[in-house]
Amino acid sequence: MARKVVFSGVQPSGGLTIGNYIGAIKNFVDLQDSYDCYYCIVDLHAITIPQVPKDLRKNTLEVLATYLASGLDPKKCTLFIQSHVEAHAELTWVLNSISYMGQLNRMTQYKEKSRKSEENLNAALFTYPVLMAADILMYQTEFVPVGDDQKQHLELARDLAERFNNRYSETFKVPEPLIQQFGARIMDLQNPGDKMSKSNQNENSYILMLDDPDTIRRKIRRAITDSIGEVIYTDDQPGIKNLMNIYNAFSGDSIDAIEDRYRGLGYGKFKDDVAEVIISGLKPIQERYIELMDNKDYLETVYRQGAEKAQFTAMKTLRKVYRKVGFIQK
Ligand code: AQP
Repeated sequence: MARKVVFSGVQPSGGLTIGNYIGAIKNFVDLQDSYDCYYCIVDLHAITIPQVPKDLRKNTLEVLATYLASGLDPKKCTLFIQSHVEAHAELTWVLNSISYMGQLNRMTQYKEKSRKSEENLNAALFTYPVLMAADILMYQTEFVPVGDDQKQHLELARDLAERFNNRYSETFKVPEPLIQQFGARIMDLQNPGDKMSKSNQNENSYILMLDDPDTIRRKIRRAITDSIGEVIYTDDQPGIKNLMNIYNAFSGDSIDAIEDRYRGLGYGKFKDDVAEVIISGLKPIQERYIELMDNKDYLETVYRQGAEKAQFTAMKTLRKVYRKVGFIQK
């Protein structure tokens, strides 16, 4: 029986944070044995914010190396670079034609990002979720493992699939988000009301997957908590709750077990241990990453073969879409 399809992607817009790892990449690895997984490096998405071309090239290879170092296996899943499969941009155009401005205007990510870059309010930032819908629908995706922040975009992808199917007959599978119970939204260490983001200007607000042990210890020590002094999983203590989610993701220990272990011990020991579980969780990934970045030929083989496979599936969908909307076959 054909395996169900999973699709997801990460933007090469800077060094990846432990938010990207916990909310997305770690789950990608767990899914590759049971599903037909397509994992993309979404460089078309990255240019919705100004990028320095040489950094974009470097970041793209770095995301690929991070995927592989985290345990993604190109024999089990398809790893590719979005711009290598032209069908993504083509399907976006068709989906733009059934997307409503009003719905795109309500996207919170657009509102937040446009507030941050008022001088660069480009049209691509506005249609970003349509490109994301094209990415997902292209592969007849069943499940999309994403962080909580992408829920609204997933809803749009579902709407567009249904709208297209209703207008032109059954074409797209309607995808479901896969959002985990804990760690779906890792928060900013300096401002636990906001999501941890790689493009934040304050480097103490995030931990990068490639941060060295001393940097991780320093950033965790500086993480904002509260004056309550109890390690309890509650919305009233967002900083502590966030550190507990991080601890849980790296150690596998349950939230209850973490509460029990640190009862009455204050925050010092807890923070030290949070830093240590992150350091030991990231160590093998960092070691493998260095080896991979030294082997550019291997990275090139992986992304070329991945694009070939993705292209084959993508073209099947695009041809069907073009036929349904009334384009003459070439
Ligand atoms: N803080 C987070 N907690 C949980 N999941 C997260 N993700 C991102 N941040 C967190 C998930 O990572 C995947 C890839 O995200 P992305 O890089 O494509 O875009 P993003 O969500 O915009 O991530 P950033 O770090 O905030 O990037 P910038 O700063 O460039 O905008 C997604 O599944 C996302 O949910």
